[in-house]
Amino acid sequence: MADHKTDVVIIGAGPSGLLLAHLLDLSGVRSIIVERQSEEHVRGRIRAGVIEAESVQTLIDAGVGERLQREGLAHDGFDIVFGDRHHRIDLKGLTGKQVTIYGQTEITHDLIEASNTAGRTIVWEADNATLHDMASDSPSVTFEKEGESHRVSARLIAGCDGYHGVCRHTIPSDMLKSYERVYPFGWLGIMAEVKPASDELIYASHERGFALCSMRTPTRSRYYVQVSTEDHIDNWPDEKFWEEFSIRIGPEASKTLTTGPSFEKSIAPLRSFVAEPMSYGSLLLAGDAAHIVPPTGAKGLNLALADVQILHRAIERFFKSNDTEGIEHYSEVCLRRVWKAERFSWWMTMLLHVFPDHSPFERKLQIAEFDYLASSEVASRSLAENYVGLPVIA
Ligand code: RFL
Ligand code: PHB
Repeated sequence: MADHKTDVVIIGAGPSGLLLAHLLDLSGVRSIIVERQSEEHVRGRIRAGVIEAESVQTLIDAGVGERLQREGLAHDGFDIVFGDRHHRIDLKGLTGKQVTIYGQTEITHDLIEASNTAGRTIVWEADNATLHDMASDSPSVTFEKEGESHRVSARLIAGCDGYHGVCRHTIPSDMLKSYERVYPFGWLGIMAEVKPASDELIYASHERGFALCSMRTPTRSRYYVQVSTEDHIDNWPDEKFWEEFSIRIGPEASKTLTTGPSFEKSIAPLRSFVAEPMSYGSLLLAGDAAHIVPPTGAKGLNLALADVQILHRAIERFFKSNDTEGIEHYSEVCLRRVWKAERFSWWMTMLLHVFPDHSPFERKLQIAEFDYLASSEVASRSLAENYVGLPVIA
């Protein structure tokens, strides 16, 4: 067994783990990332695209926002479409803030490059990561890499290993409470090298199901349609996708829709999930390892980056001043914000999707809610305030 020592072992090289390692390095705290997948796999994952202003500022302040500032697309608003009616949410006018379109893939790329430049350790393709002695002050992680066993001893372990990771499951079941809602549908997403149908995002509620027009660049579109959880991408050749998508986004947007071959197609299930507390002994959870939101509010990645900011401050305080208060309150501070994002994401999901068990009564309520948004600046401002992101430290 090869033995290693560091200050913080980070499990997972998603955006949470990569940003945490970067911020800790800037504070002079040593870390090692242990990642199950290959570097190629992690770099290739296509996920979120809408970045809140405070997340953007965090990346800039950390010195990894240069390309984001150059290539990211600042958006002042987005449209909500209900059948043949639409209502623009003027984010800038209502909140003074914008969001930025910049793919999670690009953030991941920028953070891996920064890690390589600084010469930090990311152990890719690490099998069987196992946490030990989490209740003590001297935890460790063992794993296997290319047939060799390793042990990394540390003072703290950061569980940044996503929803399907191992960290959350090492917390004794009587210490952890989970809250969950699984939605009876998923999102089929495609990426295509075509000009986006509109300059701003369009969230469309249609009787046939939800659809979303998003983008990555002025020439690359990211589009989604609501599908049943049992559906499969083989049932969705490009022609069928374009036909369905153009009906759902409404007559206005469909006029400016450019179609073309897709180069990525996948189905993601929708889920709301929170595990409480987000810490146990020397283990601290961040991002999807502790909570999941349906993508409707564009909050998943932003929540993960917010957790990491709070966690970084707590760990820095601990190593610099031997002050444990930030760590002790980490879970409580994060969860207050997490639950607000859970509420918002659930609400956007309920407003815009077709639910198999809904009656015409519930559809009328969705339309009434849309009417209210369209006629009330206060209602639109509340939506906008949540969409651009609530303050990380309230
Ligand atoms: P991640 O990105 O899941 O990274 C976790 C990392 O941990 C690794 N891992 C392990 N490593 C070592 N040992 C183990 N036993 C391990 N188990 C897992 C994994 O390989 C991975 O590299 O979590 P993180 O860093 O917290 O980041 C969270 C975000 O990725 C996530 O919130 C968003 O991508 C969610 N999400 C979306 N959010 C949005 O805001 N807008 C979107 O459009 C959007 N689309 C999506 C999404 C998530 C998806 N998933 C999880 C399937 C689309 C998809 C398909
Ligand atoms: C995306 O561009 O992938 C995206 C945008 C907004 C969302 C979800 C996903 O709400």
